[in-house]
Amino acid sequence: MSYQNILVEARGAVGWIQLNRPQAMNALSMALITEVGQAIEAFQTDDEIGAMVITGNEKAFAAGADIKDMEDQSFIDLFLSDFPYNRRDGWDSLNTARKPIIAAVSGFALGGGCEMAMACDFILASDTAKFGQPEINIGTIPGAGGTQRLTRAVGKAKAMEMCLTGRMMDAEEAERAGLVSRILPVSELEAEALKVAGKIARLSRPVVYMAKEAVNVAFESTLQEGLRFERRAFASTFATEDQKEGMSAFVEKRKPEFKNR
Ligand code: CO8
Repeated sequence: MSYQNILVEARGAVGWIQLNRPQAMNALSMALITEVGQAIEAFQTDDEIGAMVITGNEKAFAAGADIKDMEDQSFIDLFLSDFPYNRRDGWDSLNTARKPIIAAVSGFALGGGCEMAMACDFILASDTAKFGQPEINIGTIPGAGGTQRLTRAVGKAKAMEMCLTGRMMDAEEAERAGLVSRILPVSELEAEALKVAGKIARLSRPVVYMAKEAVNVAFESTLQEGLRFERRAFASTFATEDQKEGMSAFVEKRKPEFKNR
């Protein structure tokens, strides 16, 4: 598949997706979002790939939806197309991928860019990262999960202030608030993202899927439902060959060889 707005490659068992519209701060045009969806689908169905990374460049992960694309859209245009969620346009592929996706963020992650990073399974940030939902400044509000995921990640006070004023969070504040898992020097971000994704890719795929599903249930249900789901998923891992291999390897003091079975 050839892409115009993103760079895509398999780096070992890691599917690497780099947003690539540097002239527009990686603004998320419809074409770019569609391509991200296509790349995710391709990696999701590629047995050699165990995890993915979405990244941008040093200046910007992405500065939001493409305002020049959007400015003339009407309510009816957005409502009927279900922008940005319709499957054809790729956003659903990000929300429904079963393989873990890490966002590696340097520079601006604003509006839809912040939402794309938050839709990934976790965010590794460089010390230059800046997160924000500045839609209010251009007469709209977040539309791809910003009001919901940001609030769950950092709590009501910070999310409300950011959505109401457009104030950006730097990397340190984002880490303190729980939006990002770790901060790295900008020169180390790419290597660390590849290392972490590579580690996940070498683990048991079915068990990785179960862990991802279980953590996600915490976002979507009550504690009781989540605990029930976790208990079932935990028991289910014992139906895999990989659990036997993992525990035998520990007892025998050797490295496990997972077969994704
Ligand atoms: N859309 C289109 N073009 C953009 C965008 C954008 N979001 N952001 C930057 N650009 C373009 C600029 O127009 C400029 O292009 P040109 O050189 O042709 O004039 C180029 O990128 C460089 O930008 P700046 O000159 O502005 O660079 P600065 O370093 O001065 O500023 C900023 C960088 C702070 C990132 C600034 O560009 C900015 O504020 N950008 C807009 C941020 C924003 O408002 N984002 C929210 C957009 S709305 C949104 O995301 C809604 C989400 C709903 C659903 C999401 C689905 C994807």
